Amino acid sequence: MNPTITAFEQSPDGGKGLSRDMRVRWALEEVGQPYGVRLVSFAAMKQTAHLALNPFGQIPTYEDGGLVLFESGAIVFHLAEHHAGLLPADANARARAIMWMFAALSTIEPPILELQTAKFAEGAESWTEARMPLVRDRIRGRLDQLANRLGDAEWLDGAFSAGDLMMVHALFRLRPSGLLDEYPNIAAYVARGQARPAYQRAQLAVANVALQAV
Ligand code: GTB
Repeated sequence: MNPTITAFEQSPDGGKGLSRDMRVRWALEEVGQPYGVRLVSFAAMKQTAHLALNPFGQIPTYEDGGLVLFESGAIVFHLAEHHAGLLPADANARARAIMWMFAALSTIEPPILELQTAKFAEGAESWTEARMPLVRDRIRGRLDQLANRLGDAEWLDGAFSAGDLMMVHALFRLRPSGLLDEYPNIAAYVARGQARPAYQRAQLAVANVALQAV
């Protein structure tokens, strides 16, 4: 049996691949593991059957035999550990690739999520306009550091890894903000990730779900 993941029945982004099932799909495509997708509505995500898979009532989840996982980072890490292609064989290089996965999730992504919250959840508040420059500057602070480390390299540490996969997907959400354009090497890095055939296959699958939902 192939593993099954969950994804939005109707993604609010209309199939752009911004939701976190995209990371899992991309990882599955990178390692060549076929998978099934169960689409869930917002209502179903909060019901008992889905809460048994993810107590926080979110997608993505991952089921494979007796194993149930939630958290996109944990799922991608599991896939990377059990298939070749997303983590280097050398122990030190492997540890550094895992470090970059954590950096994507806990250092780079949080200020990006803050921007999403400021725009979409708090956009109507009287103080949003005054706060926005602070939120954007916090992202710039991290992008400055990331751009310095990345330099002209193709990937963060040698060959493409699960660390790049998580980083590219976290950064991708910044595109509409214009912030990526301020960092040509990061913008090129994100574009390189998105040009990978595995990313393209995952993106096509997400776009097809959106097409079927209309
Ligand atoms: N830390 C968890 C992980 O990495 O798996 C976070 C999972 C998560 O945030 N899931 C979101 C969810 O299920 C979907 S991805 N939300 C429903 C809920 O909480 O009730 C976040 C997301 C949603 C929509 C867009 N979009 O439309 O652009 C982008 C990202």
